[in-house]
Order: sequence, then C-alpha cells, then structure tokens
Amino acid sequence: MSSADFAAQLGTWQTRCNRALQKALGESDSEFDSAAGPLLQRLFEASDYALNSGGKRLRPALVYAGAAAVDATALDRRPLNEALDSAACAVELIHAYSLVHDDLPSMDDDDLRRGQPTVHRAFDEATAILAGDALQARAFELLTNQSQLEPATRLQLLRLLTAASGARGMVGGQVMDIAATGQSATLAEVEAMHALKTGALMRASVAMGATVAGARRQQLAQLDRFSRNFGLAFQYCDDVLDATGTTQSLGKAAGADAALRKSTTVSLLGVEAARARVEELTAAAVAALSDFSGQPELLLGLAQFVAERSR
Ligand code: GRG
Repeated sequence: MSSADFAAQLGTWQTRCNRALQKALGESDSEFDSAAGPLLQRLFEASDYALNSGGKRLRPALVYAGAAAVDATALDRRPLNEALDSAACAVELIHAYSLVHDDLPSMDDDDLRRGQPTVHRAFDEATAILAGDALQARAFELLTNQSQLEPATRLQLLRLLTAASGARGMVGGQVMDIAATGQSATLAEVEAMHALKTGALMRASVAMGATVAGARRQQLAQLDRFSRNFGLAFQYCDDVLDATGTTQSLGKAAGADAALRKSTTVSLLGVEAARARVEELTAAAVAALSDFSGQPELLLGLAQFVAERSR
C-alpha cells in the first residue's frame, strides 16, 4: 500500500470514529433533558472539547487494523462493525480522559494541548477532573452495552480495557512517571514506564479489534508482540519530537520533558540513537507478523507511519 493510500485509509477511519463518537456522546447527553441537563452543560462542553480538538485517532486505527488483520470483512459486517466502532470509541475515550488528567496542575501542569488551551485552562480544574472521569466511565459503559456480542467476548473486551487502564497499565505507568520526575532513571526503567503508560492502551486496542474479529490464540500472541514493539517505537518517536519540535509544530510546549527534569529515551540516548531505536523497534514489530495468517498490511502501515514521524 502506498503512503498516500495509507493516509487515505487513516482519514476514513478518523471520520468513521468521529461519527461513532458523536453518536455515542450525543445519545448520552440527550438522556439529561430534565432539570439536570442545563447544569451538566459545562461538563458536556468540556468532554466534547477534550475529544474533538484534533487528535490523530491512532488508537481507534489500531482497533480497526487489528480487526482487519484477522478478518477484513468484520469492518463492514453487522454486528461486528458496530462492535468495532464501540471498541474504537472506548479506547479513544480512555485516551482523551488520560490526556485531560495528565495536563492537570497536579500532574504535568500543561497549558497547551493540540495547539489549544488544555481543558483545565479552557474551563476550570474541577470540570477537567470530572470531564475526564465521565469520559472514562462512558468508555466502559459503551462496551457493556454491546448486546450484539457474545457475553464472553464483551467480557473479554472489558477485561482488556480495564487492565490497560488501571494500575497494571496506564495509571501504573503514570505513577512511575511522576515518581521518576526529577530523578535519574535507567533506560530499562524508562522503557518499563512507557510500556505501561502509553503501550498498554495500544496493545489493548489491537487486541480488542482482533478479539471482535474472532482472533485465535496464536494470532493474539503474534499481534501482542507487534503491539509491544509498536507502542515503544511510538513513545521513542514522541520523545524525539518533544526534543526536536517547536511548540507550534507540536501543539504543546516543546521541551516539556526536559523542563520537568524527566529522564527520557532522548535524554538517556541522544536524538540519533533514539531514532535508531525507533527503526529497530519498528523492524521487531514487523517481524512479529512475518508469518501471520491473515492480512496484517494495515497494521504494518501504521508501524511505518509512526516510524516516519521521528525522521
Ligand atoms: C492521567 C492516568 C493518567 C494517565 C496519563 C497517556 C498518559 C497517561 C499521558 C500522556 C502523556 C504523554 C503526552 C505521553 C506521550 C505519548 C502520548 C500518549 C502522546 C499523545 O498521544 P497521540 O500522539 O495524541 O496519539 P493525539 O493528540 O493524536 O490524540
């Protein structure tokens, strides 16, 4: 697939996920048209702001590509297509919540995200905390509502997303990140932190898509090897961009990691070695799917897309 075709595919998935998100959130907003509605307006506005401020929708793309790797027809076949949309929305809702909370004064204290004021800056801190909480709850609610799926599949999706979100995943990684701020950490410690903080949700995204499409155990194991390497490559790439980009190109404060005195892959290795590690991790991700019985092309395209961002 050429990179232009791949970019078009990403665009299609973005549009598909945006529509599904609008539907999912619209439905929940309209449930409150009584006396509570007007009072909740600010919460809904903050949630919409967090969700619709220009994210790449990379995790939803991992859901769709994970499903396509196993059974491309699942993306267009009811009821699997609807379940995939819900899984795509759920991972994006968790991602959006994590960014809102990550930007809070008690965490990274950031003023800018995706080129716009962060949620606590555009609204207020309490609203940002509660909007994050509500986005997170909505993610799990969406998955529990997937009555068209077998109960065992629904439960497995919930298991994957809860594990990736909590102390064994994103929250655990965030705790390690905060603990390491201002301390010197080893490369192994930094990689372990990233595997939880950003890697776990990416692994869950691929696994959720593949699960909906009916992946076998061996396929799930191969996909997981892909995702582990992909997630780490993504993070190395993010560290390179943080160190080399401008505030304008990044849409957030450039050099934020250095300002917070955080050990990063770049502070430990330097930009060129970090770029080389992106290539190494991408090659490992690709190799994990070398004898995959299915159609992993779109996942491989995502791995190339991420690797190209660091160059
Ligand atoms: C608050 C529990 C809790 C966790 C926060 C993921 C996370 C944990 C914090 C994010 C901090 C951060 C900016 C990490 C770098 C990697 C990353 C997740 C970048 C943002 O992801 P993209 O590039 O974002 O997919 P977009 O804007 O495209 O959605």
